[in-house]
Formats: sequence, C-alpha cells, structure tokens
Amino acid sequence: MTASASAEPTHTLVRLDAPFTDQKPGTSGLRKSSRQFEQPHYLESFVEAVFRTLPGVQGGTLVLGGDGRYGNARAIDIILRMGAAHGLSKVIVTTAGILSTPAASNLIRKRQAIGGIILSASHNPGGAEGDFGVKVNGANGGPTPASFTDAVFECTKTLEQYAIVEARTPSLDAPGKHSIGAMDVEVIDGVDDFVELMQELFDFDRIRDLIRSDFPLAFDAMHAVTGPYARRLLEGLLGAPAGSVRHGTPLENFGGGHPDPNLTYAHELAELLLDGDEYRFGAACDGDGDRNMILGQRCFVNPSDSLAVLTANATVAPAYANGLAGVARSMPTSAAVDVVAKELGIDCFETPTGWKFFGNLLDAGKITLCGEESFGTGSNHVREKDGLWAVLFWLQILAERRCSVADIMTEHWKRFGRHYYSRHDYEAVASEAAHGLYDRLESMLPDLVGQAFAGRTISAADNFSYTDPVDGSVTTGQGLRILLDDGSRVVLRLSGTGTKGATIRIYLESYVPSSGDLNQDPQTALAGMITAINDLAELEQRTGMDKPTVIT
Ligand code: VG1
Ligand code: CO
Repeated sequence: MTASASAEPTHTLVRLDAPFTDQKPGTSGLRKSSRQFEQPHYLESFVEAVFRTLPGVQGGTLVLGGDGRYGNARAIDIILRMGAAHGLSKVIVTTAGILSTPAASNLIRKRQAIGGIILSASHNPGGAEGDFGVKVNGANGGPTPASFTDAVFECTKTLEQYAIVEARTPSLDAPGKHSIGAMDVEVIDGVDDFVELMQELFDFDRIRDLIRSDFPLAFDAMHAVTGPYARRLLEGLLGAPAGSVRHGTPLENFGGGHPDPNLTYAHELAELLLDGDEYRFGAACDGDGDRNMILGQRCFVNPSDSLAVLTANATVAPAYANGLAGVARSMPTSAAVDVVAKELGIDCFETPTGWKFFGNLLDAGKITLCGEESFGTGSNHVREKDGLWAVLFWLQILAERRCSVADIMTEHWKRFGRHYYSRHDYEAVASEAAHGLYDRLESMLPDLVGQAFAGRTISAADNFSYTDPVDGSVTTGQGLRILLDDGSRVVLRLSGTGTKGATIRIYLESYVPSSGDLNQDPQTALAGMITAINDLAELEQRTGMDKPTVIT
C-alpha cells in the first residue's frame, strides 16, 4: 500500500498560443534565465518535447532531481504531473529535490531508468535573477547526444499543446512511496547510492588514515548541490573535522555566489590555499557537482594536468588497479594526458567540448578516464563528469604517495614535461561583436598556414570536426584551431552554456619538455601567444574589453 495515493487525476491538454522558438539546448542542456523559464508554459513546452522524443516513456522509469537552485521545486512538480500524463510507470525523485548530476547518472544506470531530468544550469548563477536549466540524460546515464537534442528542438518549434495532470504531488521532505494516478513516485535520499558507489571505487580506510594524520583540508560546496554529499563523505565516512566542508548548505541562489569552481569564482577557497598554510588540500565543486577544482598548499592544479595526473596514478585506486582501457579529452584540453597515455601504451581520443561525446567511447569500453579543461574529470563509473569522484581520487593518490600536491605536480612535469596552459574567457560580449570576431577569424584560417605567430610558424589552422569512432556520426564547427610548428596551439570557440550575450573562450597551450624550464607562471610562459591572438583576432578592438573576465 502506498503512503499517499490519489484517485485517478484529471488529464488536461493545454494549448499553446504559439510555439516557443528558442528552446535549442546548448553544450549541456537548455539554459535560460529563471525569468524566461517562468514564462507560462515555457518549461512545459520543453518537457513535452522531451517526453515525445525520449524512447521508452510509456511504462518507463525516470530519475528526477536538481541542484537546488531557484525553480527546482516548481519544475519537479510540473515534471511529475507531466510524467503521469505521459504514462511513465515510475519517477524516482530525491528528498528536497537534491540530486547532483553524477549521482543522477549513477541512479539512471543502477535503476535501469529510461533516462533522467536534472534541473540545473550547472556553473551559471542561480536565483530569481539568475539562470535555470534542464539537462536530459539517456538510458546509459549520460547526456543525450546531439541527434536527440536536435529532435527535441525541432519538436518545440511546432508544438501546439502539452499533456499534464491536475494532482497534488507528494512531499519531498522524506523518503517514501507515493503515486500520482497509475504512476509511482519513489522519493529516495539522493546521496545514499552515490556514497555507496564511491566506497566501491576507492579505499576509504587509506584515505581516512591520511585525513587523520596531519592533513587539514577545505572543501567548498559553494552553497550548491555537493554540500550534503561532501559532508557525508568527507566529514562523515572519512573523518575530516566538522567545518572542513564550507558553504555546505544548498541555497536557491547559491548565497549570491557564482558556483563555478575556478580561481575567480571560488576565490575564497583559492586564497585559503594559495596565500596561506592552514590547509594541505582544497577542492571545490560547481552548481550540479560535476566539476572540480583541486588545490594544494600554495599550488593550483590545472584541470588538464589533473586528468594527466589521475591517468598516470590511476592504479592506486582499487577501481583502476588493473589499468586503463584508454583515455579521452576534449579538443581544447591540453595534451598533457596524451603524453601519459603514450607512455602507458593506451589509446587517447580527442573529442569536441561537452561530456556527451565521451558516452560512446565509455559504453564501447574504449576508455576508462576522460576529462575537460573546464574542471571536469570522470570515468566509466558513471556517464558524467564527477566532481567529488575527482576529489576522492586525488585524496587516494595523496594517501598512497604521502607527499604534497605541489610535489606531485613537480614530479609529474619532471617525468612528462609540462603543458603550460591557460583559458581566457571574455564573458557577456555583445552577441554581434562576438560572432563577427569568430566569423572573421574563421575566414582567415586558410591563409594563416606558414605565417609567423608568437615567434613560431603556423603549421595548420582549421575549425575542428569530429567523427565518432563508435557510431560514425560527424560533428563540425567545434572550435577554431591555430596549431604552431613547435606543438603549441591556440583555440578559440564560443561558449554554448552562457545566457547573456556571447562568451568567447581562448585556450592557450605550449609544451616544455622535462629538460626545459618547468617553473614559470603560465601567463608569462604564454605571454607571446596571448598578445599574438589578441592582435590577430582584434579582441580588444571588437569586444571593447582590454582583458578577459576570467583567466584560468
Ligand atoms: C562549458 C565547458 C564544457 C562543459 C560545459 C558543461 O561549455 O567549456 O567543457 O562540458 O560547460 O559543463 P561551453 O560551451 O560554455 O564552453 V557543466 O558543468 O554545465 O555540466
Ligand atoms: Co556542472
């Protein structure tokens, strides 16, 4: 017997005055301002298109939750009622609606769901004046591919009506079993299964020993989704002192912060680690818990390097003790991991930006680890990048090696050489100016080969396109690449996750072999290339900005 069962609810078909024409998902889900999502029928239109496109809705199980931002509860209520109208047999939803993206991926896989809907605009700020978003994952637990999001977009453009039931949705205050008409609603704790999975992957006893030795750490949940997960894992199971998890309560507006774990937006943590000596390890995650920033005492770990370090040290974790099948990185991510893969004798794949491109490689067993320069790393344990997984993996390595984060980096570079790397973001640029800049640079590419650039010669220049080695699908227009004769490169692309104007991202990379100078400031090491791309792309002139808004 269910705890609360309603009589057969009233089914309603709601007609739209006109379809919405702007519901094209970007790099990771549909992201718009909260205000836009609050327009009548806006969320419903997108969800209707999802339910019409996702295979298996009739009689299927769906996983549902979000990062707790403003709009989370309202969206859960609507999606539950629309799910009942579309014949789902069950929705698994989490207490308080709190569910990180990697935890959702795990639940989809574990419970053999047809997919999941994650309510998050990830690292974008939240609140009534912030952003809201909807990520849709498929049955493998990963972000749905472009073929799916394209079909959803097409559907919204001509949508005339949506189906919903009138019913009271169950309280999410506590776990329990409920129903809406014929559809079961199972409310579970969104942290439990994830914690269990982490315990299977890592040796918690060893990490606990490390933390109990003199190893103060600080984790910043940025008032976003990872607070409850981090408290359970770090302060609960691993014995870190209370207070090690900072900003651990999820808030609708993330406490007014910008839940993007980088040196700019997580500056409080960055200052603790980089300017002080109180902590030996620091980490932060983003809004929906899939990104991570790793810091040591007076040491920042570049995310591209982090992927390389995890790859080089993977066998210390029980889950990867038998070695890795292969690795992958997104195109703008530095080639630091390529060098490690070469030495390990494993394949290394280069995909476009966005986690959806790793799914096929993971499903086909071609890779075990993958990552992006944007603070994202993950493995075949789920089909999403996973912030706390990366934190635990680093702790596992530190527990094994018993040295500082800075020592790990120094030894890594001494062995493999160093890829000096930086990303410069110009955020909220007027859309026309950003597209004008991009189009102009793209049109210049064919004539660039052979020209001088920052004291080197341009050896190739193109717009990256990717042929999926598993299903043969081709994705074009994934970023302008300028490759230099010494292996250095500059990449320029437009963000697919911003909601205000356009964001230009410039990725800079230059390799120094292990015999070279390994201890430069990346901005200094890359200074010539920074000036050269600024001149070539007329950045200051066209954006009106004399410096980037975020430097990583
Ligand atoms: C950004 C990052 C990309 C990441 C995406 C989603 O996309 O660059 O690497 O996969 O965000 O991350 P873009 O198009 O703005 O560069 V998240 O944490 O939303 O799931
Ligand atoms: Co995210």
